[in-house]
Amino acid sequence: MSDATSINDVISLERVGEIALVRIDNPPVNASAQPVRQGLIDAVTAANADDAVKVIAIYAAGRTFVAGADIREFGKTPLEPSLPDTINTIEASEKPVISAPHGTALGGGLEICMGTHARVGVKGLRVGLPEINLGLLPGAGGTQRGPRLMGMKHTLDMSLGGTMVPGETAAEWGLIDKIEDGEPRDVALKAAQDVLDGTLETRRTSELPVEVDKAALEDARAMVAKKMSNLASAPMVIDAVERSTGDVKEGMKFERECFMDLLKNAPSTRGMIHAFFAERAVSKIPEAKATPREIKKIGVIGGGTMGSGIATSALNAGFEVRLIEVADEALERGTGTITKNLEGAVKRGKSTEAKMKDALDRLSPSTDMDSLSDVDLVIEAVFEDMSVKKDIFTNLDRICKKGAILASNTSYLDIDEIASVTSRREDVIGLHFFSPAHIMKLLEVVVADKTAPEVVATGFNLAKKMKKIAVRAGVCDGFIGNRILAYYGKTAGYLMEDGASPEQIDTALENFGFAMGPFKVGDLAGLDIGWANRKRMNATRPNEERYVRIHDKICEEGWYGRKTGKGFYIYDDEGIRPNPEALEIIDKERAAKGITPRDFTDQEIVDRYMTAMISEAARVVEEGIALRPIDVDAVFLFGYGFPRFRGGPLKYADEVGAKEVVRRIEEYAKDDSYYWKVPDILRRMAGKGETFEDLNKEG
Ligand code: T1G
Repeated sequence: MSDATSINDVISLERVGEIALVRIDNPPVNASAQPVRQGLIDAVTAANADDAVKVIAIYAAGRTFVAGADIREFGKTPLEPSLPDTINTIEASEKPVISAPHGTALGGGLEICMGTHARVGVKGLRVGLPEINLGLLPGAGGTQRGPRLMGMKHTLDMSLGGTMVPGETAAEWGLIDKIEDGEPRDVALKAAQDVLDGTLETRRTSELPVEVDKAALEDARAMVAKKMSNLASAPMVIDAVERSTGDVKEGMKFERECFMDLLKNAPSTRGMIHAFFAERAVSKIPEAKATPREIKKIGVIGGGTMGSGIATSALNAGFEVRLIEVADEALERGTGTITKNLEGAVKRGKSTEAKMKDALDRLSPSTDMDSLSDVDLVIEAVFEDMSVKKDIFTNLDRICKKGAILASNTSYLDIDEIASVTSRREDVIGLHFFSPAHIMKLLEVVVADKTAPEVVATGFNLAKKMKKIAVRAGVCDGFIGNRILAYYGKTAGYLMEDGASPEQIDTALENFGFAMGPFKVGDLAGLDIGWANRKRMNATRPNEERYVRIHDKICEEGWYGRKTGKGFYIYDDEGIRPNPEALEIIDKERAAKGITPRDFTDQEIVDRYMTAMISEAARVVEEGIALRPIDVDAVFLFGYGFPRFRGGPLKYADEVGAKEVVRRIEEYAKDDSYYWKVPDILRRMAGKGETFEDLNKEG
């Protein structure tokens, strides 16, 4: 016999004999929003008041149990009841309360489970405490109940690593009692019956003992000091776990104080939460409703670094790939690189021999472009030369079947111009991958004038299948990322010519949070790439623009960076160190321009570099090349190694404030009014006290 009553829109209570089933149904991921919290309290209270009920079981509808607190509530006035209060009410229940989590029980969702008196996971369950990925710490008892169920070490690893573990592993640790196969409601019912039969033990987690694990605490502190110094929340995780051996209420209070402090005061928390939403916001494009075309077979033209990386990514995503090169030798090189890429993934444990073999079985190399007549999509990845690309697209227009999509992987060039040589401009698009293409997550989907909506939607669908993050970009030189890079990269050159060393600039920016400073990045990518681009731009470079010749002078020596053993740095058996000959070139260039080098503080280096990045990013938004500021943030977070805890260039701009950015530009403009100009959008924002977050909300 069962009768179900609705507690509110997202919680229902169903009595089956002596069992009360509490069902959570808050799509898409059952986030523990206020109605969920209030409904859980009301349901557990009602079940306790019902004499017929002997045991209470909580489960969820949809694809996952509660995947965490509702991140959309962060930064707003907290809504009662809080999640800790909700969980404490559940744990205080007179009648035993169990939970049957499925899918991804994460953060607050796992903390709800920890507050129940027993936990039976549904097969396929994964659990985690990913709050660290949001610059937070578990804020609903996870640092206090976790050690009581799985010990300090696992709690620390889970809370600092932020990754999910399979339910079976959690069961070995004692966090979950057992794993059962079946639908969540059935598993909940069976577990409740096991409680009634006395075969499933229930106990209040807070009443369990916890052992101090000094070694785990020390190891965590050492790791955090070395690898997580930019995250305010990391040391707090350890402090809170350490307090779990004391009075539970005190421990909970401390944890909550840390959590609220981070939400209110920690820029790194604001940055990490912004980055979480940036990854998802970028898929909200005007063409989202268009139906993507079906892609099964992809042609990749060019087996160089980019082409073979793209082909590898397509093979990993399950596509058939036809790799085209002009000659057998180049084709073999390309196929060899693809094989090496696939082998690398197996060596890193990211793939298996079987998957690698399956991928290679789907690769068909050819020197005959006509073999592309049956592919659904072609991605051209040849030399960055417009005439070469136009020849290829002229041929593709003749060869490819009707409806095939013709894409260029160009980093800079005009997709409209490329499309103009075809009779199918609506099928032409830019798919700008980032090197190494089989590793980097970012894909700029460059929409030309005539590109059809379903072709754009296909580009986004392809990115999803390749596990990449697609960002929609308009056509301009360099689209979003490279255009902004080309602008702020000049600032690094100006700083160097005016007195800062490449090493000081790199170090200052690495301390700001970049994985690598601009001179190290240039050496890594190859200084000759930028050199080729500068030569391409020389013809149209305005005379008023300050031009730094130092990079060219270094390239003229044949020093391209890592690949030649020398660039701004020397790369040999003695390790990496500044290249004294490059420093001599810098001194000569300063003297040739009559520049007396001056000192720079690291802060001024960061301020100038970031102000340049922000100002060009603002122009990219103003011109509609990027749909929203958050799209620019996503490009830099997922394609340019921008520090995630800062949320992206325009999230960081909001931390600085539009008024201050304008002030800096006007100050710097006194020395170079050509380069330093205040974008109209920034001046308007400063005038209205507007933030880029406000513009994101306008969509
Ligand atoms: N709150 C609000 N919305 C969320 C959400 C959340 N926690 N998680 C996901 N969404 C939205 C997401 O924005 C998207 O919305 C849709 O759900 C599908 O998500 C007190 C404080 C669960 C593994 O960090 O890791 O608990 O864009 O595209 O790829 O200690 O979402 O469609 O409108 O990512 O299948 C801790 C975050 C929170 C988990 C599913 N929990 N979420 O991945 O779908 S803090 C997390 C995820 C916390 C407590 C603390 C993933 C997922 P839209 P999706 P997916």
